[in-house]
Amino acid sequence: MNYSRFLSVVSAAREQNLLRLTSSVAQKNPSIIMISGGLPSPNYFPFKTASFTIEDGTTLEIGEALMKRALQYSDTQGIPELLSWLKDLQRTLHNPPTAKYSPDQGQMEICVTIGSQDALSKVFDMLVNPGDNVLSEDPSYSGALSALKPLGCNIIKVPSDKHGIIPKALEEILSRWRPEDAKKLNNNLPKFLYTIPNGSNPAGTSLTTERKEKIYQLARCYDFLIIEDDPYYFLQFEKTKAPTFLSMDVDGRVIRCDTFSKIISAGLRLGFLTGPKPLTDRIILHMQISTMHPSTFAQILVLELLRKWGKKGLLEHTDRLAEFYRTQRDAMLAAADKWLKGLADWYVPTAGLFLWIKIKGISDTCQMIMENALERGVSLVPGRSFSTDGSAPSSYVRASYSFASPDQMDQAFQALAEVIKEVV
Ligand code: 09M
Repeated sequence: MNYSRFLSVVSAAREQNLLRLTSSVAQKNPSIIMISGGLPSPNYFPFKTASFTIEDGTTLEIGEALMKRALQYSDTQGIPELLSWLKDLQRTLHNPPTAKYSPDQGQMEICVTIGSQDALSKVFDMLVNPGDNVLSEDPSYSGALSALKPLGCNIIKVPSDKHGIIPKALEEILSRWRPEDAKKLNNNLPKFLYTIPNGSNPAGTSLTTERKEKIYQLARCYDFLIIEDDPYYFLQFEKTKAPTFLSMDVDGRVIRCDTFSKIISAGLRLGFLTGPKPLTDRIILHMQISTMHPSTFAQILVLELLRKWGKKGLLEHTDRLAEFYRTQRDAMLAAADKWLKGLADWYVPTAGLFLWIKIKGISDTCQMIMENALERGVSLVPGRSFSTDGSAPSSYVRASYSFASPDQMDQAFQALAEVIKEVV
Protein backbone atom coordinates (compact mmCIF):
# COMPACT_ATOMS: atom_id res chain seq x y z
CA MET A 1 0.00 0.00 0.00
CA ASN A 2 1.09 3.53 -0.67
CA TYR A 3 0.64 4.94 2.83
CA SER A 4 2.05 8.37 2.05
CA ARG A 5 -1.03 9.21 -0.01
CA PHE A 6 -3.14 8.99 3.15
CA LEU A 7 -1.08 11.32 5.33
CA SER A 8 -2.21 14.84 6.16
CA VAL A 9 0.21 17.70 5.55
CA VAL A 10 0.64 18.08 9.32
CA SER A 11 1.43 14.41 9.87
CA ALA A 12 3.82 14.20 6.91
CA ALA A 13 5.78 17.09 8.43
CA ARG A 14 6.31 15.40 11.81
CA GLU A 15 9.88 14.42 12.59
CA GLN A 16 11.57 12.15 15.09
CA ASN A 17 12.20 13.96 18.40
CA LEU A 18 15.86 13.36 19.23
CA LEU A 19 15.40 14.16 22.91
CA ARG A 20 12.88 11.36 23.35
CA LEU A 21 14.96 8.98 21.27
CA THR A 22 18.25 9.45 23.18
CA SER A 23 16.55 9.09 26.58
CA SER A 24 14.72 5.98 25.46
CA VAL A 25 17.90 4.28 24.20
CA ALA A 26 19.80 5.14 27.39
CA GLN A 27 16.94 4.06 29.70
CA LYS A 28 16.97 0.59 28.14
CA ASN A 29 20.67 0.02 28.77
CA PRO A 30 21.74 0.39 32.41
CA SER A 31 25.46 0.29 31.48
CA ILE A 32 25.12 3.64 29.71
CA ILE A 33 25.85 6.71 31.82
CA MET A 34 22.83 8.82 31.13
CA ILE A 35 23.45 12.52 31.16
CA SER A 36 21.23 13.01 28.14
CA GLY A 37 17.66 12.89 29.45
CA GLY A 38 15.95 15.39 31.73
CA LEU A 39 14.62 12.54 33.84
CA PRO A 40 13.82 13.55 37.43
CA SER A 41 15.55 11.59 40.20
CA PRO A 42 13.11 8.82 41.23
CA ASN A 43 14.69 8.68 44.71
CA TYR A 44 12.75 11.80 45.60
CA PHE A 45 9.34 10.73 44.34
CA PRO A 46 7.22 10.61 47.52
CA PHE A 47 5.30 7.38 46.71
CA LYS A 48 7.37 4.34 47.70
CA THR A 49 5.23 1.20 47.44
CA ALA A 50 1.61 0.25 46.77
CA SER A 51 -0.68 -2.69 47.27
CA PHE A 52 -3.87 -3.16 45.23
CA THR A 53 -6.64 -5.52 46.29
CA ILE A 54 -8.34 -7.09 43.28
CA GLU A 55 -11.81 -8.59 43.01
CA ASP A 56 -10.85 -12.13 44.06
CA GLY A 57 -9.37 -10.72 47.29
CA THR A 58 -5.73 -11.25 46.29
CA THR A 59 -3.29 -8.36 46.04
CA LEU A 60 -0.95 -6.85 43.47
CA GLU A 61 2.16 -5.51 45.13
CA ILE A 62 4.24 -2.73 43.66
CA GLY A 63 7.62 -2.74 45.39
CA GLU A 64 10.13 0.12 45.56
CA ALA A 65 12.01 -0.63 42.35
CA LEU A 66 8.86 -1.08 40.27
CA MET A 67 7.35 2.01 41.85
CA LYS A 68 10.36 4.10 40.79
CA ARG A 69 9.84 2.89 37.24
CA ALA A 70 6.09 3.44 37.40
CA LEU A 71 6.59 7.08 38.39
CA GLN A 72 9.22 7.80 35.72
CA TYR A 73 8.96 8.87 32.09
CA SER A 74 8.80 5.89 29.71
CA ASP A 75 8.77 5.00 26.00
CA THR A 76 6.29 6.88 23.84
CA GLN A 77 4.91 3.73 22.24
CA GLY A 78 4.19 2.10 25.60
CA ILE A 79 6.23 0.05 28.07
CA PRO A 80 7.79 -2.91 26.19
CA GLU A 81 6.33 -5.68 28.37
CA LEU A 82 2.80 -4.34 27.95
CA LEU A 83 3.33 -3.94 24.22
CA SER A 84 4.45 -7.54 23.80
CA TRP A 85 1.54 -8.76 25.98
CA LEU A 86 -0.88 -6.85 23.78
CA LYS A 87 0.73 -8.04 20.54
CA ASP A 88 0.30 -11.58 21.71
CA LEU A 89 -3.32 -10.87 22.65
CA GLN A 90 -4.09 -9.40 19.22
CA ARG A 91 -2.48 -12.38 17.49
CA THR A 92 -4.57 -14.77 19.57
CA LEU A 93 -7.85 -12.91 19.19
CA HIS A 94 -7.60 -11.69 15.60
CA ASN A 95 -4.75 -13.57 13.94
CA PRO A 96 -4.08 -10.55 11.66
CA PRO A 97 -2.47 -11.46 8.33
CA THR A 98 -0.25 -8.38 8.77
CA ALA A 99 1.47 -9.93 11.81
CA LYS A 100 3.73 -11.75 9.35
CA TYR A 101 4.39 -8.85 6.97
CA SER A 102 7.56 -6.80 6.64
CA PRO A 103 7.43 -3.27 8.17
CA ASP A 104 7.04 -1.55 4.77
CA GLN A 105 4.33 -3.97 3.71
CA GLY A 106 2.21 -2.78 6.63
CA GLN A 107 3.34 -5.07 9.45
CA MET A 108 1.02 -5.10 12.46
CA GLU A 109 2.30 -2.64 15.06
CA ILE A 110 0.82 -1.55 18.37
CA CYS A 111 1.02 1.55 20.50
CA VAL A 112 -0.53 2.17 23.87
CA THR A 113 -2.88 5.16 23.85
CA ILE A 114 -4.66 7.31 26.41
CA GLY A 115 -7.93 5.51 25.70
CA SER A 116 -9.56 5.29 22.29
CA GLN A 117 -10.50 8.96 22.27
CA ASP A 118 -6.81 9.90 22.17
CA ALA A 119 -6.20 7.28 19.49
CA LEU A 120 -9.05 8.52 17.31
CA SER A 121 -8.11 12.16 17.54
CA LYS A 122 -4.51 11.31 16.57
CA VAL A 123 -5.61 9.03 13.73
CA PHE A 124 -7.82 11.80 12.32
CA ASP A 125 -5.00 14.33 12.67
CA MET A 126 -2.73 11.92 10.78
CA LEU A 127 -5.14 11.44 7.89
CA VAL A 128 -7.27 14.50 7.36
CA ASN A 129 -6.51 17.59 5.29
CA PRO A 130 -9.20 20.27 4.93
CA GLY A 131 -11.47 19.32 2.04
CA ASP A 132 -10.79 15.57 2.23
CA ASN A 133 -13.67 13.16 1.85
CA VAL A 134 -14.15 10.66 4.67
CA LEU A 135 -16.88 8.10 5.37
CA SER A 136 -18.63 7.53 8.67
CA GLU A 137 -21.48 5.27 9.59
CA ASP A 138 -24.54 7.24 10.58
CA PRO A 139 -25.43 7.71 13.40
CA SER A 140 -22.03 7.64 15.06
CA TYR A 141 -20.09 8.36 18.26
CA SER A 142 -20.24 12.07 18.99
CA GLY A 143 -16.69 12.08 20.44
CA ALA A 144 -15.31 10.91 17.09
CA LEU A 145 -17.45 13.29 15.07
CA SER A 146 -16.41 16.22 17.28
CA ALA A 147 -12.76 15.34 16.67
CA LEU A 148 -13.33 15.09 12.90
CA LYS A 149 -15.52 18.11 12.20
CA PRO A 150 -13.04 20.88 13.03
CA LEU A 151 -10.47 19.34 10.66
CA GLY A 152 -12.58 20.65 7.79
CA CYS A 153 -13.24 17.36 6.02
CA ASN A 154 -16.37 16.40 4.19
CA ILE A 155 -17.95 13.66 6.30
CA ILE A 156 -20.08 11.45 4.07
CA LYS A 157 -22.76 9.62 6.06
CA VAL A 158 -23.18 5.93 5.35
CA PRO A 159 -26.68 4.73 6.25
CA SER A 160 -27.07 1.83 8.67
CA ASP A 161 -29.85 -0.46 9.83
CA LYS A 162 -30.19 -3.05 12.59
CA HIS A 163 -27.04 -4.83 11.35
CA GLY A 164 -24.92 -1.65 11.09
CA ILE A 165 -23.60 -0.13 7.87
CA ILE A 166 -25.54 -1.18 4.76
CA PRO A 167 -22.92 -2.33 2.21
CA LYS A 168 -25.26 -1.60 -0.72
CA ALA A 169 -25.61 1.99 0.46
CA LEU A 170 -21.84 2.29 0.82
CA GLU A 171 -21.38 0.91 -2.68
CA GLU A 172 -23.89 3.42 -4.01
CA ILE A 173 -22.01 6.29 -2.36
CA LEU A 174 -18.68 5.06 -3.71
CA SER A 175 -20.03 4.81 -7.25
CA ARG A 176 -19.51 8.61 -7.46
CA TRP A 177 -15.83 7.73 -7.96
CA ARG A 178 -14.04 5.33 -10.29
CA PRO A 179 -12.01 2.50 -8.72
CA GLU A 180 -9.21 3.04 -11.26
CA ASP A 181 -8.75 6.62 -9.91
CA ALA A 182 -7.57 5.10 -6.63
CA LYS A 183 -4.12 4.82 -8.19
CA LYS A 184 -3.93 8.53 -9.08
CA LEU A 185 -2.50 11.11 -6.69
CA ASN A 186 -4.95 13.73 -5.32
CA ASN A 187 -7.87 11.56 -6.39
CA ASN A 188 -10.27 12.89 -3.72
CA LEU A 189 -11.60 9.40 -3.04
CA PRO A 190 -12.67 8.97 0.58
CA LYS A 191 -9.56 8.32 2.69
CA PHE A 192 -11.20 6.15 5.30
CA LEU A 193 -14.34 4.69 6.74
CA TYR A 194 -14.90 5.22 10.46
CA THR A 195 -16.99 2.45 12.04
CA ILE A 196 -17.94 1.02 15.43
CA PRO A 197 -18.51 -2.61 14.42
CA ASN A 198 -19.85 -4.01 17.70
CA GLY A 199 -22.55 -2.48 19.90
CA SER A 200 -22.32 0.76 18.00
CA ASN A 201 -22.49 3.99 19.96
CA PRO A 202 -25.31 5.11 19.82
CA ALA A 203 -27.31 2.53 17.80
CA GLY A 204 -26.34 -0.65 19.70
CA THR A 205 -26.04 -2.55 16.40
CA SER A 206 -23.25 -4.91 15.26
CA LEU A 207 -22.00 -5.58 11.75
CA THR A 208 -22.46 -9.14 10.54
CA THR A 209 -19.41 -11.03 9.24
CA GLU A 210 -20.87 -11.00 5.75
CA ARG A 211 -21.25 -7.22 5.82
CA LYS A 212 -17.71 -6.79 7.11
CA GLU A 213 -16.40 -8.91 4.25
CA LYS A 214 -18.33 -6.83 1.69
CA ILE A 215 -17.12 -3.58 3.24
CA TYR A 216 -13.52 -4.81 3.24
CA GLN A 217 -13.84 -5.69 -0.46
CA LEU A 218 -15.14 -2.17 -1.17
CA ALA A 219 -12.18 -0.76 0.78
CA ARG A 220 -9.82 -2.73 -1.45
CA CYS A 221 -11.60 -1.64 -4.61
CA TYR A 222 -11.70 2.09 -3.73
CA ASP A 223 -8.51 2.01 -1.66
CA PHE A 224 -9.69 3.48 1.62
CA LEU A 225 -8.58 2.71 5.16
CA ILE A 226 -10.92 1.26 7.77
CA ILE A 227 -10.86 2.75 11.26
CA GLU A 228 -12.27 0.01 13.45
CA ASP A 229 -13.23 1.65 16.74
CA ASP A 230 -14.20 -1.35 18.84
CA PRO A 231 -14.54 -0.50 22.55
CA TYR A 232 -17.44 -2.95 22.89
CA TYR A 233 -15.69 -5.94 21.30
CA PHE A 234 -15.56 -7.78 24.64
CA LEU A 235 -19.14 -6.81 25.44
CA GLN A 236 -20.78 -8.93 22.72
CA PHE A 237 -23.79 -10.84 23.99
CA GLU A 238 -23.40 -13.80 21.64
CA LYS A 239 -20.99 -16.44 22.96
CA THR A 240 -18.81 -16.45 19.83
CA LYS A 241 -17.27 -13.14 18.87
CA ALA A 242 -17.61 -11.93 15.28
CA PRO A 243 -14.38 -11.81 13.21
CA THR A 244 -12.94 -8.29 13.18
CA PHE A 245 -11.80 -6.15 10.26
CA LEU A 246 -8.27 -6.59 11.64
CA SER A 247 -8.59 -10.35 11.18
CA MET A 248 -9.45 -9.82 7.48
CA ASP A 249 -6.76 -7.26 6.81
CA VAL A 250 -4.68 -8.78 4.03
CA ASP A 251 -3.65 -5.32 2.73
CA GLY A 252 -2.68 -3.51 5.95
CA ARG A 253 -5.51 -0.98 5.66
CA VAL A 254 -7.16 -1.39 9.07
CA ILE A 255 -6.45 0.79 12.07
CA ARG A 256 -8.04 -0.81 15.10
CA CYS A 257 -8.71 1.04 18.37
CA ASP A 258 -9.10 -1.02 21.54
CA THR A 259 -9.57 0.35 25.02
CA PHE A 260 -9.38 -0.81 28.62
CA SER A 261 -12.04 1.77 29.53
CA LYS A 262 -15.02 -0.54 29.42
CA ILE A 263 -13.32 -3.67 30.73
CA ILE A 264 -10.73 -2.63 33.33
CA SER A 265 -10.97 1.06 34.12
CA ALA A 266 -12.08 4.20 32.32
CA GLY A 267 -10.20 6.49 34.70
CA LEU A 268 -6.78 4.92 34.18
CA ARG A 269 -7.10 6.19 30.59
CA LEU A 270 -5.46 3.35 28.68
CA GLY A 271 -6.17 1.85 25.29
CA PHE A 272 -4.16 0.46 22.41
CA LEU A 273 -4.04 1.03 18.71
CA THR A 274 -3.20 -1.73 16.23
CA GLY A 275 -2.36 -0.84 12.66
CA PRO A 276 0.18 -1.02 9.84
CA LYS A 277 3.61 0.08 11.06
CA PRO A 278 4.05 3.00 8.61
CA LEU A 279 0.88 4.59 10.03
CA THR A 280 1.36 3.60 13.68
CA ASP A 281 4.80 5.22 13.51
CA ARG A 282 3.20 8.55 12.53
CA ILE A 283 0.90 8.34 15.55
CA ILE A 284 3.90 7.71 17.79
CA LEU A 285 5.61 10.82 16.37
CA HIS A 286 2.52 12.81 17.32
CA MET A 287 2.52 11.36 20.83
CA GLN A 288 6.20 12.25 21.25
CA ILE A 289 5.34 15.94 21.17
CA SER A 290 1.84 15.91 22.71
CA THR A 291 1.26 13.48 25.56
CA MET A 292 4.83 11.98 25.45
CA HIS A 293 3.43 8.66 26.61
CA PRO A 294 0.42 7.25 28.46
CA SER A 295 0.87 7.19 32.26
CA THR A 296 3.66 4.74 33.14
CA PHE A 297 1.92 4.08 36.44
CA ALA A 298 -1.34 3.11 34.75
CA GLN A 299 0.54 0.85 32.32
CA ILE A 300 2.43 -0.91 35.12
CA LEU A 301 -0.76 -1.44 37.07
CA VAL A 302 -2.61 -2.91 34.10
CA LEU A 303 0.40 -5.01 33.09
CA GLU A 304 0.64 -6.53 36.58
CA LEU A 305 -3.06 -7.38 36.46
CA LEU A 306 -2.82 -8.91 32.97
CA ARG A 307 0.19 -10.96 33.99
CA LYS A 308 -1.67 -12.25 37.02
CA TRP A 309 -4.78 -13.07 34.98
CA GLY A 310 -3.13 -14.33 31.82
CA LYS A 311 -5.18 -14.26 28.62
CA LYS A 312 -7.54 -16.87 30.04
CA GLY A 313 -8.23 -14.77 33.14
CA LEU A 314 -8.82 -11.66 31.05
CA LEU A 315 -11.35 -13.49 28.88
CA GLU A 316 -13.10 -14.97 31.93
CA HIS A 317 -13.37 -11.46 33.33
CA THR A 318 -14.74 -9.99 30.08
CA ASP A 319 -17.20 -12.88 29.71
CA ARG A 320 -18.55 -12.13 33.19
CA LEU A 321 -18.84 -8.47 32.22
CA ALA A 322 -20.66 -9.25 28.98
CA GLU A 323 -23.06 -11.39 30.98
CA PHE A 324 -23.68 -8.50 33.42
CA TYR A 325 -24.36 -6.03 30.61
CA ARG A 326 -26.63 -8.55 28.87
CA THR A 327 -28.72 -8.71 32.05
CA GLN A 328 -28.74 -4.92 32.23
CA ARG A 329 -29.83 -4.75 28.58
CA ASP A 330 -32.67 -7.16 29.30
CA ALA A 331 -33.76 -5.04 32.26
CA MET A 332 -33.82 -1.94 30.07
CA LEU A 333 -35.72 -3.77 27.33
CA ALA A 334 -38.28 -4.90 29.92
CA ALA A 335 -38.71 -1.30 31.10
CA ALA A 336 -39.00 -0.09 27.49
CA ASP A 337 -41.64 -2.75 26.75
CA LYS A 338 -43.56 -1.73 29.85
CA TRP A 339 -43.58 2.06 29.33
CA LEU A 340 -42.61 2.96 25.78
CA LYS A 341 -44.62 0.52 23.63
CA GLY A 342 -46.62 2.50 21.09
CA LEU A 343 -44.66 5.66 21.87
CA ALA A 344 -41.28 4.60 20.51
CA ASP A 345 -39.37 1.96 18.53
CA TRP A 346 -35.99 0.37 19.16
CA TYR A 347 -33.73 -2.49 18.04
CA VAL A 348 -32.46 -5.07 20.51
CA PRO A 349 -28.74 -4.23 21.09
CA THR A 350 -26.43 -7.17 20.42
CA ALA A 351 -23.40 -5.72 22.22
CA GLY A 352 -22.26 -2.67 24.14
CA LEU A 353 -24.09 -0.34 26.46
CA PHE A 354 -26.72 1.55 24.48
CA LEU A 355 -30.38 1.45 23.53
CA TRP A 356 -31.22 3.75 20.60
CA ILE A 357 -34.84 4.80 20.84
CA LYS A 358 -36.87 6.42 18.07
CA ILE A 359 -39.67 8.49 19.53
CA LYS A 360 -42.82 8.47 17.44
CA GLY A 361 -44.35 11.77 16.32
CA ILE A 362 -41.41 13.95 17.36
CA SER A 363 -39.11 15.43 14.74
CA ASP A 364 -36.45 16.53 17.22
CA THR A 365 -35.92 15.28 20.76
CA CYS A 366 -33.42 17.92 21.86
CA GLN A 367 -35.69 20.27 23.78
CA MET A 368 -37.73 17.42 25.23
CA ILE A 369 -34.57 15.73 26.57
CA MET A 370 -32.62 18.80 27.68
CA GLU A 371 -35.60 20.47 29.38
CA ASN A 372 -38.67 18.33 30.07
CA ALA A 373 -36.90 15.03 30.86
CA LEU A 374 -34.21 16.71 32.97
CA GLU A 375 -36.92 18.53 34.96
CA ARG A 376 -38.31 15.10 35.81
CA GLY A 377 -34.88 13.99 36.92
CA VAL A 378 -33.97 11.81 33.92
CA SER A 379 -30.89 12.34 31.80
CA LEU A 380 -30.64 10.89 28.26
CA VAL A 381 -28.73 12.03 25.18
CA PRO A 382 -30.64 13.66 22.30
CA GLY A 383 -30.14 11.91 18.96
CA ARG A 384 -28.76 14.97 17.19
CA SER A 385 -25.48 14.59 19.17
CA PHE A 386 -24.70 11.55 17.01
CA SER A 387 -25.24 13.13 13.62
CA THR A 388 -22.42 14.46 11.46
CA ASP A 389 -24.46 17.63 11.33
CA GLY A 390 -25.06 18.35 15.03
CA SER A 391 -27.82 20.82 14.25
CA ALA A 392 -29.90 18.39 12.20
CA PRO A 393 -33.14 17.42 13.97
CA SER A 394 -33.34 13.83 15.23
CA SER A 395 -36.27 11.89 16.60
CA TYR A 396 -33.94 9.55 18.53
CA VAL A 397 -32.59 9.46 22.09
CA ARG A 398 -29.75 7.34 23.45
CA ALA A 399 -30.21 5.51 26.75
CA SER A 400 -27.40 3.65 28.47
CA TYR A 401 -28.01 0.50 30.54
CA SER A 402 -24.48 0.41 31.91
CA PHE A 403 -24.92 2.30 35.13
CA ALA A 404 -28.52 2.42 36.35
CA SER A 405 -30.24 -0.29 38.38
CA PRO A 406 -33.29 -2.08 36.86
CA ASP A 407 -35.51 -0.06 39.24
CA GLN A 408 -34.00 3.20 38.07
CA MET A 409 -34.43 2.16 34.43
CA ASP A 410 -38.09 1.47 35.14
CA GLN A 411 -38.57 4.89 36.79
CA ALA A 412 -36.64 6.63 34.01
CA PHE A 413 -38.77 5.15 31.23
CA GLN A 414 -41.97 5.84 33.15
CA ALA A 415 -40.89 9.50 33.31
CA LEU A 416 -39.84 9.49 29.64
CA ALA A 417 -43.24 8.09 28.64
CA GLU A 418 -44.96 10.91 30.54
CA VAL A 419 -42.72 13.50 28.90
CA ILE A 420 -43.44 12.07 25.41
CA LYS A 421 -47.20 12.16 26.05
CA GLU A 422 -46.91 15.79 27.20
CA VAL A 423 -44.96 16.88 24.12
CA VAL A 424 -46.60 14.93 21.29
N1 09M B 1 -20.11 8.72 26.75
C1 09M B 1 -16.02 5.81 23.39
N2 09M B 1 -17.83 6.64 24.84
C2 09M B 1 -19.63 7.86 25.81
C3 09M B 1 -18.24 7.52 25.81
C4 09M B 1 -17.90 8.95 27.72
C5 09M B 1 -17.57 10.37 29.64
C6 09M B 1 -17.39 8.05 26.75
C7 09M B 1 -16.46 4.91 21.19
O1 09M B 1 -12.44 5.93 27.20
P1 09M B 1 -12.03 5.86 25.78
O2 09M B 1 -11.25 7.06 25.36
O3 09M B 1 -11.33 4.60 25.42
O4 09M B 1 -13.41 5.86 24.94
C8 09M B 1 -13.69 6.67 23.89
C9 09M B 1 -14.71 6.07 22.97
C10 09M B 1 -14.33 5.75 21.68
N3 09M B 1 -15.20 5.19 20.82
C11 09M B 1 -17.37 4.27 20.21
C12 09M B 1 -16.90 5.20 22.49
O5 09M B 1 -18.15 4.88 22.82
C13 09M B 1 -16.49 6.18 24.75
C14 09M B 1 -17.06 9.49 28.67
C15 09M B 1 -18.92 10.73 29.61
C16 09M B 1 -19.79 10.18 28.66
C17 09M B 1 -19.27 9.28 27.71
O6 09M B 1 -21.41 9.02 26.73
O7 09M B 1 -20.39 7.39 24.96
